[in-house]
Amino acid sequence: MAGDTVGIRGYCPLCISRCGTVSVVEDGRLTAVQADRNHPTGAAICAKGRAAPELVYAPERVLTPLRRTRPKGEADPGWQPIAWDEALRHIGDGMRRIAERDGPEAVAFAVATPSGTAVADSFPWVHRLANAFGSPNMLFATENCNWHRDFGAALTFGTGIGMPDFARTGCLVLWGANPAVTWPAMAHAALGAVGRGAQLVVVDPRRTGLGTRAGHWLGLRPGTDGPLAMALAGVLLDENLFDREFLLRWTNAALLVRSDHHSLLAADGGHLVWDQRSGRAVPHSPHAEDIDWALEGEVTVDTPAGPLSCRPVFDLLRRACREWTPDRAAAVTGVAPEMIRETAQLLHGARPVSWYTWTGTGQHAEATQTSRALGILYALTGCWDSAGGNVLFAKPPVRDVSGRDLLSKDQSRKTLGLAKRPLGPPSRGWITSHDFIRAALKGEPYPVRGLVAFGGNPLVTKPHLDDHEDALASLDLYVQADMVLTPTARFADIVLPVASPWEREGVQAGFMIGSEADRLLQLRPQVLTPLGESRSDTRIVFDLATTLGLAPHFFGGDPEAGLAEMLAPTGVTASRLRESPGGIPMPVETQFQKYRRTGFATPTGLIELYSTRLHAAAQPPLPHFADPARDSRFPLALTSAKWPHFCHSQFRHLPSLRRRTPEPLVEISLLDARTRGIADGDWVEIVTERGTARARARLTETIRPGAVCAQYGWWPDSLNSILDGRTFDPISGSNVLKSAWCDIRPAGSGQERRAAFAG
Ligand SMILES: Nc1nc2c(c(=O)[nH]1)N[C@H]1C(S)=C(S)[C@@H](COP(=O)(O)OP(=O)(O)OC[C@H]3O[C@@H](n4cnc5c(=O)[nH]c(N)nc54)[C@H](O)[C@@H]3O)O[C@H]1N2
Ligand SMILES: Nc1nc2c(c(=O)[nH]1)N[C@H]1C(S)=C(S)[C@@H](COP(=O)(O)OP(=O)(O)OC[C@H]3O[C@@H](n4cnc5c(=O)[nH]c(N)nc54)[C@H](O)[C@@H]3O)O[C@H]1N2
Ligand code: SF4
Ligand SMILES: [Mo]
Repeated sequence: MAGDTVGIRGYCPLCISRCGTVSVVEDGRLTAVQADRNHPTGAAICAKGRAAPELVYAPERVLTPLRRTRPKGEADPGWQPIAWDEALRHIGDGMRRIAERDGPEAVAFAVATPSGTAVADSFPWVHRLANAFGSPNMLFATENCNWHRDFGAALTFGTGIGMPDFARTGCLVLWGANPAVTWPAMAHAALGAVGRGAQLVVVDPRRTGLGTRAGHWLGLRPGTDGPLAMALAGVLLDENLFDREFLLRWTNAALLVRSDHHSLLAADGGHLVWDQRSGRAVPHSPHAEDIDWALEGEVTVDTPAGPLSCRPVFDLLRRACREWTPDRAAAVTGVAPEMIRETAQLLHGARPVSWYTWTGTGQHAEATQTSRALGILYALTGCWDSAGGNVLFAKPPVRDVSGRDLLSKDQSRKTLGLAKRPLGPPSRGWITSHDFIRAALKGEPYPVRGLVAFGGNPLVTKPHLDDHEDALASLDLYVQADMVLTPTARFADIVLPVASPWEREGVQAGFMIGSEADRLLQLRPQVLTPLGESRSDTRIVFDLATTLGLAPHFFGGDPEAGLAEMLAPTGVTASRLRESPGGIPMPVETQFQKYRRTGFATPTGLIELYSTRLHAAAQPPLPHFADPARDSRFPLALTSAKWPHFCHSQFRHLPSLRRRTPEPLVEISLLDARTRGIADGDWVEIVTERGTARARARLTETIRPGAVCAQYGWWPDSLNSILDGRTFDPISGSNVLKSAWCDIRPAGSGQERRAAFAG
């Protein structure tokens, strides 16, 4: 008899691209995942999406709850299957015991990245569990992932950077983002723009992905984005290539800065500008008529305390940019001065300009100031939230169910790292491994004794931190919910089996890459029964909440009621979504220049070229960069990047993907390889101050000489084990995952291949 074959529409949740898909199920088995060409992100899917059946049926999957039977630190934890009831009881008891003794803050939670895993399905629920339990501590990759794009940028714009309006842009700048690998649906939209004739500028030490299509490739040295952005901004300012009207009205360019303590000059609650016509300071208003406000020079303002010398923000910004002349910037970045000037002219001439940046500019010790410099550069174009610029598209209005209101202010103030980095991830309850380790091992500033993790593999994905393993091993209770056993999970007391994304539902509110895509609300159906005893993260969260007596905060412990709460503001029910497999476009319309009605969500209500929040936190209010320090022992700038076949440390066990990249690679220029006697495919050692990691050399002309780009996420040959976790951005805590120094040397012969799950 012919088998029963169905094609089920949905989307692939394995990475941020959220490609529209059709899952093919034959006789109850997932046999293929294909692109759904009728979906706004369904133009194509990648090898990872196609490997979904391997992910689902992988022999490495954990299919029952497991309890360790051997001491932590031993290679084999002696995993023993246990029943769910027993696992939940054990976890609930352990969490309660810790909370009673040391407070709920002593249980940290963790979550994998939602941009590179399907944990996005349950992201708000995991946060709700932590909040309802009373813990302000969520371990997360954000400081190295999305912080600068979404929250660091808010120092300048009051929001994240929005999305390029690909359909209308005249010039797209991809700065440290490689969507061809990391976000194929965005790459498709970007190619559409190029096909229409839009200019493309790519700023990346590697000419890869869309870089090969870029009219302007700025192949800078890793970690020098700040000086490059300042130099570009300097040319725009010096050559009068900026939107003056926009700057005067919608940024704080004209606001006066006091020369005594460098705050903005204010009177009666308003900020003052210098009116050249009347020769006095007047309150700023974006809607003022007949503006003749000073942008340059020193003025003396009469204040109740006497005369006070001030300068407009613009004047100070210009000075800061002039420190980075194209020539000085060229010496540091390696981008020729003519290229800097030409690119600046293009940014003005090819407006509307849009841009996107992601981890290429965030994984550095100066990440926040870099994000500020990029934001300022973009503000000068005047294209913010305008057609063809960077736009905040209208999305389906789902409710935020993360339950931030469930956590008391007193608990929230205890977030680890908040005192040191009040403007960084701790301000949202997200903690770094660095602070977690201190609390776990030293009890500073207070003890953390438990960790409840929904995915994540920090021993491989965070940079090296002494004592990281000891910290995990020291916990009274460490629970890891995952699909597979990772090096990090080796330290768990209990492992919980997570259903794969094809065995559970998910909801995506907006597909991001344009106004049409972003209004789509879609429920991804469950296409398979969970394998073994695995459960979705959402179900695990609800089960745990019930065990802990928190069901009243979890809709009586019923995930379906939770989903209804989340969807309520959209007016669309879950059952209607289930009956609409391709999703439902919501009747929301993207408006441009929303700031004209609302202003910006910054302290001044304006785009802050001069950051009042950084100033209040005793950080430079205008971007400042020093010349990078060099160490002759480590002449090569070491960066890292994503790879098409893997997400971070995942998928090494899927044969179709592993076959394509069996071992870690490091990209090196022909020139640097030749001087070191290295041939393509040789095993080499990457040497940093911290140690040595091995990889196979890939010789390429696509990387600038002097820089090398290594893969991470492998073990035991983990790149991150030789990256320094103690060096980080003072404001956000970002690590130097893309700006380390190294040398490369041939490795001894006879290196045998090592298996990823050798653990
Ligand atoms: N050198 C270097 N290091 C980097 C980066 C870099 O560019 N260079 N990039 C950084 C970035 S951007 C990020 S976001 C981090 C990522 O860091 P992590 O969040 O640690 O990412 P993964 O290695 O993908 O770990 C994901 C784990 O979660 C599990 N998982 C996957 N899906 C689910 C799910 O739905 N539920 C549950 N419970 N578990 C799931 C996987 O099996 C895997 O074990 O790595 C960072 N590390
Ligand atoms: N295939 C795949 N897709 C993914 C993921 C994955 O692991 N694999 N992870 C997802 C996640 S969590 C994230 S955060 C996104 C990240 O998406 P991206 O930010 O696009 O990821 P990367 O490849 O790490 O970095 C982008 C580019 O930055 C360049 N770069 C390196 N150093 C520098 C530098 O100093 N300056 C500049 N300007 N550029 C530099 C790299 O060469 C690379 O081409 O991808 C998501 N999508
Ligand atoms: S790019 Fe690949 S892994 Fe990412 S959503 Fe699309 S199909 Fe899935
Ligand atoms: Mo990320």
